[in-house]
Amino acid sequence: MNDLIERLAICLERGKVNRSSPHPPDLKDQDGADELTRQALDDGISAETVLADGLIVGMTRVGKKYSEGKAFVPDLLMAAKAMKAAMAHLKPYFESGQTHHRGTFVIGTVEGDLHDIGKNLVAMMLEGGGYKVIDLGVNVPAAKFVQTVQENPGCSVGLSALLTTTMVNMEKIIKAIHEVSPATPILVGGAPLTDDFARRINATAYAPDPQGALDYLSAATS
Ligand code: B1M
Repeated sequence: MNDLIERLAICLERGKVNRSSPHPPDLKDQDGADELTRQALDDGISAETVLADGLIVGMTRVGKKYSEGKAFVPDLLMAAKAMKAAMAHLKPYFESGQTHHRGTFVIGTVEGDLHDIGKNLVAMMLEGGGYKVIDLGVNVPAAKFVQTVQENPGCSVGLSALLTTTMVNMEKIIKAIHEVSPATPILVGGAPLTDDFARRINATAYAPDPQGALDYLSAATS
């Protein structure tokens, strides 16, 4: 793997945000996710490679350490902070799609769940794909989705969940939306989800990643 990309993965894994951040002490005065992402893009490495081979690899490593009791919530928070610093550089690349809107996409992380990195990536990718994206943020209750769907006739909806304890909230959100707007397409995604789970909760479709979300919407709205 490219040395720069591996250093980027380490910054995510260790929660090194930028050069001036004192954490972790052994990486003091070294470039962080902020500077290395900029450098990688300036060197001509694609935004997709930076994301898939650097940022997500590092994030997966810290998640695995957390599962094994070798990392803790503050480590996840620092990794998320490093991810956000890097994503600020990636945003223009994912959002450089058409300006003509192909439709409206309402997205949010479901009630009880505060994870927003994957949801933000899906939002960025769809904006880049030409959709007007209404991002409701995290911990979004069913009533907020319903209200937004009513205010935006013809929109599609995306629900994200990262916890096995919150993915079950998707079913009640889908039911509430379909009670007021039965034809609204509802796409679900997030690490613990499967195609089978999506079918069981009556979601219109499941997308494993942002590209899958874009492919589904492109097919559904063409
Ligand atoms: Co949390 N966390 N976390 N966490 N966290 C996980 C998810 C966990 C798997 C870690 C672990 O145990 N290994 C675990 C869940 C276990 C489970 O449910 N089975 C977990 C836990 C337990 C928790 C807490 C309960 C910890 C605690 O407090 N004791 C707590 C819950 C808080 C809450 O939500 N109520 C918690 C908190 C946090 C932080 C706040 C510290 C932080 C989130 C910060 C933030 O998002 N702003 C955090 C983080 C960073 C993680 C990990 C390490 C990384 C998540 C992430 O951003 N991944 C995660 C472990 C892991 O995934 N390796 C973990 C990178 C991101 C690009 O991937 O979000 O999967 P992902 O999104 C992907 C796809 O899933 C897909 O596209 C994205 C790009 O490929 N996708 C969609 C996502 N949404 C989609 C929607 C779509 C389509 C595709 O269509 C609509």
